[in-house]
Amino acid sequence: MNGAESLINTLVAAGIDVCFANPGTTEMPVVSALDEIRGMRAVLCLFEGVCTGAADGYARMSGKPGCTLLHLGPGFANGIAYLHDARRARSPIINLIGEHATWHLPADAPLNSDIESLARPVSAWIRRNMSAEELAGDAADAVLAASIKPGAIATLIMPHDCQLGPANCAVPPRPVPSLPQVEIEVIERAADVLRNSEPSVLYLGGYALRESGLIAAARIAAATGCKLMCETFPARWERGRGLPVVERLPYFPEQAINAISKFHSVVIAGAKPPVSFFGYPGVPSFILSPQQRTVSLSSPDEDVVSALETLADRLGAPVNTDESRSEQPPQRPVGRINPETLSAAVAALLPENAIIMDESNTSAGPFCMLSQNAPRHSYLAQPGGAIGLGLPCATGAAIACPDRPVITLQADGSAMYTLQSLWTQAREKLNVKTIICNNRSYRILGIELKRAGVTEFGKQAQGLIGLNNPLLDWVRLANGMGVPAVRVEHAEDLVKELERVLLENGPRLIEAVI
Ligand SMILES: Cc1ncc(C[n+]2csc(CCOP(=O)(O)OP(=O)(O)O)c2C)c(N)n1
Repeated sequence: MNGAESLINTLVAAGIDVCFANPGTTEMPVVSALDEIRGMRAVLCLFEGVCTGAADGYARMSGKPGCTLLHLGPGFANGIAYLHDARRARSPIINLIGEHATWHLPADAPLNSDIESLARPVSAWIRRNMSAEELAGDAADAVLAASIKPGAIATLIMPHDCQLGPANCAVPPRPVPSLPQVEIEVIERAADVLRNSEPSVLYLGGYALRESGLIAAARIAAATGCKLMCETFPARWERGRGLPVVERLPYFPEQAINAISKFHSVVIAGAKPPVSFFGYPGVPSFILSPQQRTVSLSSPDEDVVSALETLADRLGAPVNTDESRSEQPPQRPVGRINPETLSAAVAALLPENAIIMDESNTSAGPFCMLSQNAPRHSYLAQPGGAIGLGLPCATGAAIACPDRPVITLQADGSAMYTLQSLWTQAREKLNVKTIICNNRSYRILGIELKRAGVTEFGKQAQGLIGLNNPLLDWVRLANGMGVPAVRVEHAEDLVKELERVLLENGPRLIEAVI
């Protein structure tokens, strides 16, 4: 066995069975090992940002680390933006990066670069493998580093000669320590605040938005009357019938402050205290005011679910809450396609057990409100703000959950960063239905310019915001990558086409002109 084979054996033994890859010469021993050793599916992505974004989506939906195979510093650098998003989502990811042979490094060949410096800002764990014999152990350590809940990014740099050299065998998976528990005194403090101050809000993030966290949160709300709110951009939020209604904190800081300032006390569970996405002159960075009584029940890196369950018990909360609601999902919309009708169309047709990847930016704001009583679904947002995550993340989610339909709500400008994802979706026959929200602009930038007080946009500003000259033809772009596509300009046609493609297998794209 060589080093690369011991690496793949070790990863497969730890349950890592998918690798999102864009390899080059320095990764050829790993490519050969993927053929020699059974058990790992290699998925080719035509840009490294697709590899890393797909690894994120895969990790969020499978609960296992997503794995990438990338080519030296430049290949890794192409993937950094979506590793940034994955780090914010606390997704477990293992990056395998090929490196020149140790004896070739002094030659400073063209692709030579300081990989560690590129990896540091997005990696919780970095190791440069030093020998073939150690590669399996390094891989087991990387899996461990990524797997400590909620998840982290581990980057393993693998010189070519170490991949080729003789190695002994695979290393069995290392035991993963459990999450730190929340101190009982903190839980008591949260119980005290929720019992004694009105009105109060339980602000949820991270694993608090998974099913068991939400059930505990619903019990707490039933016992205390507190409101449930959540992070603006959750990594994964279980939603729909049978789960409690949770209000999402608005994006703009003035609206966020307005929404949460009416609560005298705030208990934070599984999240950091909310902050403004950007610093605007005269607007505070922190959304909660010092006058609000705030208790951090659990950080994202502690066992928030068990803390919520203990809190519910301490409060004498009912074991079961009634989450039945009379409102129905919205009617099928007609008329122009705009954020309201687009959101209503998707909410009205949402199939059971769907996964929604939302990078619609300004185009589907009402979706979360309109889908509260839709069938159960998982909702994935974009916690890191590096746009272009939507198409790759949906690709990885579909590979993690082949039996679940994936719907991507995808803004056009963001889609252009990583449209190569469509090719991987076609090649892997993934059940992803993409709705391109085509407003033919970077609309949010226009909104921001107006917020900054600019009333008339000059030629340059218009040129930097409009995506209209030339127009992007999403039907042809999708067709060119093997994905059947259609363009719609009215809400009734969006409904008709979405209903049709949801019955079909494989990737489809609908260009919705807004
Ligand atoms: C990687 C990255 N590059 C650039 C930006 C800056 N940026 C934020 S939003 C945006 C435009 C978004 O346009 P689109 O995706 O079409 O959504 P819309 O605003 O039209 O709804 C840009 C360029 C960013 N956030 N991340």
